[in-house]
Amino acid sequence: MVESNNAMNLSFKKAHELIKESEDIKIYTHIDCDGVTAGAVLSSMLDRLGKDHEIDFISLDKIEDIESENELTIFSDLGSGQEMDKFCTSSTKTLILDHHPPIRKMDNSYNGQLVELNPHFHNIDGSYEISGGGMAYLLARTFGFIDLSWMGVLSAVGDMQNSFSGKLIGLNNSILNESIQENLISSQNDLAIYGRQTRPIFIALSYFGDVNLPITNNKTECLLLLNKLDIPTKNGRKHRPLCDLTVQEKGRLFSELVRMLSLEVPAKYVKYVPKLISGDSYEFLMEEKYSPLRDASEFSTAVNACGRHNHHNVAMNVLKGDRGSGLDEMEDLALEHRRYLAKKMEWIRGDERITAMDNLQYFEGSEIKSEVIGTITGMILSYGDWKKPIIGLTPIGDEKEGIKVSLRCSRLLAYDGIHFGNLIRKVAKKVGGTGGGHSVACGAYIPEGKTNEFLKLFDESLKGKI
Ligand SMILES: [Mn+2]
Repeated sequence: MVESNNAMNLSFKKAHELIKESEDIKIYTHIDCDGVTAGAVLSSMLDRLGKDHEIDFISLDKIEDIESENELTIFSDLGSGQEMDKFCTSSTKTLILDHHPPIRKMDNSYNGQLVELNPHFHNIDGSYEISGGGMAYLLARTFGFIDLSWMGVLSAVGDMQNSFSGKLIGLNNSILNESIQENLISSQNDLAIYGRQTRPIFIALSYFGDVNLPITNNKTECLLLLNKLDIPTKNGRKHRPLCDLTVQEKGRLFSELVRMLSLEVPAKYVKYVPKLISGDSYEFLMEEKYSPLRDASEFSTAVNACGRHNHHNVAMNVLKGDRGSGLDEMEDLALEHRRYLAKKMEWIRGDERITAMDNLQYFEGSEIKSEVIGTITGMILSYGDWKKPIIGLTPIGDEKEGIKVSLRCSRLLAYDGIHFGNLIRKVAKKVGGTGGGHSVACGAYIPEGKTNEFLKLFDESLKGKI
């Protein structure tokens, strides 16, 4: 059972009543996998309750352009970090379901026109214990819609809430257990290699990028390695993905990766090596085997691919159950997304755009859409120096001024105690920007013309830590 504390239950009760008494509802939710999934949970809930509603997918900087025109406005996976004064008038009501650090205190003023639900009010960590989709699910759950629990798990994975420990903890784990009880999900400890259901194992292995190994970006080396370990890459004529490997085969691969990594990394990191290559995986039992929707990680990538190119509705239709044309469209978008990424990777690598500083490396990605700069930064890490974080920079675009900054690093750096999300927040603030995020994946918005100052300050802040 999902156990949350009493004060939080009380807040969900308030939100429950607010939904019940409203007939004209507008949802604004965030554009990433967590936000889109949260939107799908809320929309499914309102459908079932017979409530008229509209949904818009927005980035954080768009909130200031919104006018509230509906009886109830819901902000999902965003809102807690933003000013809400103009939404809280006597004629409109506002509900915030967020998990990011709040700038207001619980039960603040606004004469009850604002109900804000946030785990941080209850000493629950919104980075690792509950996602935006999880918050949406906890509300849907008050109406008895327990079958939506799988989306709470998907959004947590999409939000990388399991990235540090390799598993879901806190409320995320409670939602997972509920979903397992409903026979919607199975979870197992597995090799942490992306592409469990859809990628041939030798290709999946070649993307291993936290530490540069001979197999990184080298499919031939991967084939040789699998051959040496007596792991067939084909079953008849069909390539085997990771999910087809036997427990014994996975065991041999795990041991070999531990051996290779332990030789490669500095001594202080050796103890983290097993954590780097194993973690819990989540399988959606109602999805077909070998489908991109079967594995939570792969599903979240597909949702992200739609979101990053402004096709949130496609992802939401699939999340709400469309397995026909919606799924086809989603797969087309995923393919387009992969092509876009490959082209931009080529552009960075071909022109040797990665510049090294003492403690970090960066690239100017002016040709890259700001929505995908994070994804590209993560991918390009395996072509740079894994011992330093990598920073990608690109104009925010959309007629807005400013630079979007994305940072990615090997999880080993985070295991060793560096929280880049907190660091980037501090450094961004010093140059007049804003930032934050996870220890291994975070970002910032900084004013134009401040790039060099930002990089210099960031580099200095890492002195002696890397
Ligand atoms: Mn989120």
